[in-house]
Parts: sequence; structure tokens; C-alpha cells
Amino acid sequence: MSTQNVPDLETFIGGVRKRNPGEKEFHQAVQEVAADIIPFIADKPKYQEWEVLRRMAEPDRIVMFRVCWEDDNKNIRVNRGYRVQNNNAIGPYKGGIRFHPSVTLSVLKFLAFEQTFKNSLTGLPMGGGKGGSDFNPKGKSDSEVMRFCQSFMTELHRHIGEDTDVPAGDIGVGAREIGYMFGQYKRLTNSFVGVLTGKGMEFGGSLIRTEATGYGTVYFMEDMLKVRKDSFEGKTCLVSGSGNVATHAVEKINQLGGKVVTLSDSSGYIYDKEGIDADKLEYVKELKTVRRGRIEEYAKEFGCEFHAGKRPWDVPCDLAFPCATQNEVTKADAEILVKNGCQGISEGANMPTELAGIDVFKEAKIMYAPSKAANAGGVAVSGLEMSQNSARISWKEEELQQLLRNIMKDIHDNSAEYGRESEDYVNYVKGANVAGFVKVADAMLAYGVI
Ligand code: NDP
Ligand code: 2IT
Repeated sequence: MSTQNVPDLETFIGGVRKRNPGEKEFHQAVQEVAADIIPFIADKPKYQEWEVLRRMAEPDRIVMFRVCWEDDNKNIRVNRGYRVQNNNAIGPYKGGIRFHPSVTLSVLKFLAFEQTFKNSLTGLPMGGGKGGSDFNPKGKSDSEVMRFCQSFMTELHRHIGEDTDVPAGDIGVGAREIGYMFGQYKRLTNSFVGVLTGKGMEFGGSLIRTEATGYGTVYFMEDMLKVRKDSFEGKTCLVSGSGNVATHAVEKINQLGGKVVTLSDSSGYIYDKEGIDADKLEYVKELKTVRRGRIEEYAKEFGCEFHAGKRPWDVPCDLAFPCATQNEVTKADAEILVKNGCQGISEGANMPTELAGIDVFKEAKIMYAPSKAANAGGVAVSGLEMSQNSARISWKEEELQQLLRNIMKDIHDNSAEYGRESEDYVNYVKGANVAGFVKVADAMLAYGVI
């Protein structure tokens, strides 16, 4: 045990950069958390002396492996697979699997680090992990995706288990991929257990898991609005992305009386001034999950604007929901949002706003819900899926809807408690970081030095 004080932020982050060269997304995620935790622990020697923050920023374990598969033209393809098991102080490692060409060790380390705090915030017993591959599912046939998933799970199955590490979906991994991976795990281990979440309803899935992340992100905004005695009624909203999180965010915003005017994918964004109503949203879901087409087709179908290669943040709005990917809101985007009168941001994607963009939102004192709090609804319902699997029962939809709503409210209230800076301003970034930290840190202290 060291008696030296925790260093200042620059020294701490300098150490993280040195130990993890070139991993810029990981540095960014750790810096965002450390900026709040270092002042918080300044008068709490137990966390300092036992180097809790430094230990949290070093994953428990990382597995990296080759994934070979054969494409439809009989070519042998080689991808890289990963699982980052960041911290299991409060429960089995838990977190999604991402298939996207931009996946690197740095990306998965940032996601596993963030997941540790997010899972703690849910109040459920889950540690933090994340996995994935640089495999690009775009343009691949179903058989190619199946062979890739089977090959990926053939290695991964040695490292996971229902009480060890429970993966789920993320970018590029939805119901289809989870089905293929669960089937391969079951076949290899001859066991039918809740080793993955986001499963189909026929084989142990939970109702509302699909909707939970997007709905939860909108609930968090609803709770922030309530603090200001306001609601979604009549608000113009921007949503980015057009996948699982984005489409379910739109669904809930519509139900609560808001109007969504944008959606995007990696090729650009659509601007539909009339609003994306329930029928148009069904079109998007079919486009993205069945036909696997591009969002530009929406503009052709409904006769609205398509802006190639751009993100939607310069469209005037009341509220914004980044639901695509990391660092999709730059400092300049944040400035435009604020300038155009945006009053609130709730992040469905993980770490969508650059550090300098977060500073812009904080300075403007607008409502800003960071991803680890705002998108925790998905993993929360994953936690409920694990409970149902262990008990071999299925809960009813109303019960799960209510549990999700209550969990999001608790996350909001906890973050607001730790983050209140004045009568009329809550710093939810600080609130979520501190609230997420305390439970994991106290569990780590109980275990001694491991
Ligand atoms: P999907 O694969 O369903 O959708 C991803 C969407 O984001 C697509 O529209 C995709 O466009 C777009 N996108 C992905 N990468 C990029 C990129 N580099 N640049 C521009 N657009 C991009 O994923 P999800 O909806 O599940 O995930 C979206 C975000 O939400 C991610 O940050 C994920 O980590 C986070 N999240 C997901 C949860 C879940 O339960 N699924 C839970 C919590 C957070 P295109 O099709 O062109 O690639
Ligand atoms: O980022 C996330 O929280 C997810 N992709 C969901 C993780 C999960 O285990 O449900």
C-alpha cells in the first residue's frame, strides 16, 4: 500500500498514455472519468492509498485471437477477435460485442472501461467487459455472417460463461448474430445457459431488450426535462444513426409527443421536416434489419433532403440524441447545437461527444446526459434477462417496462445527487462518474490488493 497522494490529472493521464501508447479512445474515456474522480477522492485516503482508480484503468484480462472463415467464393478470410474483461468486482463481466471495421483494441478498451461504470449505475450485479472484431458485416451474405459468428464463438467460448462473462449485441451485432453465436456456444459446450443476452424469445430472450437502450435514453431526457418542469411535447429532436438504438429512441420520442426530423448512417443524414412518424419508422426498421439498405433510400421514398457525408447537428433543434458511434459530435458540432438553441443532449451511443464538445455543453449549462448514464437501459434489461434465465422464467412485458422506467429514473436521480452544482444546474457527467465509481471502488477495497 502506497501512502503517496493520487497525482493530479495530467500526471495520472500521462501514465495512462505511456502504458497504453496510441490508444486514443481509451485515453479519452479514462480522462473523462479521472477528471471527476481525482477531485472526488482528494479527501478520501482509502481510495488513494489503495490505487483504486489506477487499478480500474487496467483491464483484468484481454483475450485476442484469430478468426478464420471461408467466404462464398471459397476465399479464406482472416479477422481479429477480442474480449476485454475490464473489471468483475461487482458481478460477472458484462457488455456487448461489436463487429465493425473500425474495431481496435483501443476502441474495445474504452468501451469496457465505460461499461464498468455504466453497469454499476444500473444497480444490478454486473462487471464490465466488451468484445468484438474488425469484421465488416456490410455486404456479406447470411451464410458468411453465420460462418464468421461460428468461428468467432469457437474461440470465445473458452473465455465466457453465464457466471463469468456474458456478452450481448452492439454495433453490427443484433438478433441474427446473437442467434448464430448462441447456437455455436450451445453446440460446443452441450449446455443451454444464459451466456449471451439479447437472445431470441424462443431461446431465453427477454421482452423489451431490443427497445431498452433507445427507450432508456429518451427516459433519461424525460427525467432531465421534468427537473426543469418541461416535457417532450412539441420539441423538435435530432437523432443520429438508424440502427437499434436510434430507431427505438425515435419510437419513444414520438410516443412522448416530440418530433424527430433526422436519422443518419455512415453515408449521410436525412432531414424530414414533417417528422419521422410511426409508419416511416417501420420503413426504416425494415430497411435496416431486413433489406440492410442505406438511409438515402428514405429520402427517395418520402421525398425529403439527404445530405451525403454529413452529420445532422447543424439542423436547428430543441433536443439532440447521438445514437450512432463514438466522437460523432465534435467541438464545432457542439457549438452549432448550442448556438441554434439546443437545450439538451442525451447520448444513446457510447462516448459520441469529444471531450472539447462536452466542455461546450457544460459551459452553456444545457442538459447533458453522458452515455454511461443515458444508454444504460440496454444493459439493465440484459441484467434482467440474466435473472430470468437463472430462474428459468419469463417476466411479462408490463413488469419489464416498469422495471426499465424505474431503473432509468434511479440512474437519473443518483447522477443528479452527485452532480448538483447549483440550484439550477446539474453536472450529470460528474454525477454519473462518481455514482458509478463508488460501488465498484468499495467492492475492490473489500477484496484487498488483487
Ligand atoms: P447498429 O449496428 O444497430 O447501428 C449502428 C448505426 O450507427 C448505424 O446507423 C450505422 O450506420 C451507424 N454507424 C456505425 N458506425 C458508424 C461510423 N463510424 N460513422 C457513422 N455512422 C456509424 O448499432 P446500435 O444501434 O446497437 O449501436 C449504436 C450505438 O449505441 C453504439 O455506440 C453502441 O455502442 C451504443 N449502444 C448500443 C447498445 C445496444 O443495446 N445495442 C447499448 C448501449 C449503447 P451504417 O449502417 O452505415 O454503419
Ligand atoms: O454498450 C452497451 O451497453 C451495450 N452494447 C449493451 C451491453 C449488454 O450487455 O447488454
